Amino acid sequence: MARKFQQFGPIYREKLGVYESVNIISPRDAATLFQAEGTLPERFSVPPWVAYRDFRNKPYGVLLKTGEAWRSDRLMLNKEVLSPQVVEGFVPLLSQVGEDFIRRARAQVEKSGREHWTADFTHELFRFALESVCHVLYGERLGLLQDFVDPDAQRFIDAVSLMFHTTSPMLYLPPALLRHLNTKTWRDHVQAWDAIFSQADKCIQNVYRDLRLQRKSTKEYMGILCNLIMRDKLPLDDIRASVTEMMAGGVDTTSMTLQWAMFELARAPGVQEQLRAEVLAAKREAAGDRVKMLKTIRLLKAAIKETLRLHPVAVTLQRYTTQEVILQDYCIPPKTLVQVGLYAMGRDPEVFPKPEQFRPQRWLAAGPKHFQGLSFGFGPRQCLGRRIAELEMQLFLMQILENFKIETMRAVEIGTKFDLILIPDKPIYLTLRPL
Ligand code: HEM
Ligand code: 2DC
Repeated sequence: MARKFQQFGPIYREKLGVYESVNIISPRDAATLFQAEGTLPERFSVPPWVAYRDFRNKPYGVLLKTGEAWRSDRLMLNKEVLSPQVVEGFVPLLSQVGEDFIRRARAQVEKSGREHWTADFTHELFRFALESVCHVLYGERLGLLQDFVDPDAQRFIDAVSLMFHTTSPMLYLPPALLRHLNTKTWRDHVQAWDAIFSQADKCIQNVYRDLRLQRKSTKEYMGILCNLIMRDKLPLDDIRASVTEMMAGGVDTTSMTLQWAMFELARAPGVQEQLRAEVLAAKREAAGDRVKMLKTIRLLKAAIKETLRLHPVAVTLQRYTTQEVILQDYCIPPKTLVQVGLYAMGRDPEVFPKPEQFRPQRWLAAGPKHFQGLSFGFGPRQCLGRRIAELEMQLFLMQILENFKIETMRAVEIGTKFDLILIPDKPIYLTLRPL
């Protein structure tokens, strides 16, 4: 897309399979697009995901619902997943998982006998991310940061990666066609979703049973699922559908972003030192209180934004227009699919001077940032897991910076690969060295 914007300018039309879209890159056009979205925004609905649910007769969660059905589910979910009061309650749960990661890293250093831990952290971070999202969803620990990993949980992780991987080759085929396909890719895709749904169902059933048998202590935070069930405002099937989506959506997204963040910090030791100084000062001032610390670590938050600028999870944001919208000199009719090229925007020198430089400070400097930080999308349809993801990543990086120096082995260039979400095109080797 970056190349096509170079060739055709800041707006171009393209047909992918059976889908036509208008692609834009400038924050101003993105602003116009999002400001014209109504109360029921719709994005491109990933055909293989829809086809799987129709094929197996599985319910849609918020990810794939549209119209009023989407809105009423989403409003209920927002209260338990996004609202500031609830989110503060996630801090102890997510810190605990971070502490376990640190403990595990120290044990790995010990085991190596070399005073550091060098590895491709992909799988470690997948487990960290699944453990984190499950702790807030279910109020329970899976124990994925121990030496023995539950094979079911590992299967879930592998299924999510396979699900993403098998989506992209079928991305632009219509759902009706997909269901009748009998290719290896489609069969693998079905198998991956089957594994995702059955594992999520097991977790959900467990919580449901504990709740019925009153085995859950009502003293501590009981998890998002429990609270949704107890509120009794959403039918159980709708709760299950969206909780399954959150469990699956919580693995590759935050883990890959954390991997990129550590990679960028390893390559920019000066920035890493600045962040460490900020975190240690915050820790002293807040006497270790994580909630307080989170209020003062501005540069760390900017570093996460900066990571997502260079390495967004979603290559584009998309909306169907509901009314006529004027972009550049073009009049875009209603019901047009418009895509904001998030990856291309993040690397556009017109928007971000010296885009190749990892410079968190750019987010704190004076000047307009209008519609520039769009990594989680925008408006009522933005990422439902945003607050969980942000907190999880802030706490993780805080804890890593307090305990380890992050280094990278060689100066290998790492590119980006489209695997439905954007991921590194080769393994990233990182070193954690105790301070
Ligand atoms: C939607 C990004 C983590 C669950 C989205 C969208 C983006 C996004 C760009 C589309 C938003 C739009 O159209 O405006 C990210 C990034 C993440 C992340 C960058 C982490 C670095 C998560 C996590 C969860 C999650 C941890 C689950 C807890 C969802 C769901 C939707 C969504 C359910 C669909 C919401 C709806 O349609 O109402 N995400 N995400 N995401 N995300 Fe995330
Ligand atoms: C993929 O052209 C490329 O957050 C397509 O946690 C357009 C498109 C549409 C929707 C995007 C998708 C892209 C990338 C992955 C996203 C998805 C919306 C939500 C999803 C961004 C850009 C993601 C990863 C969710 C996934 C939840 C799922 C596992 C149940």
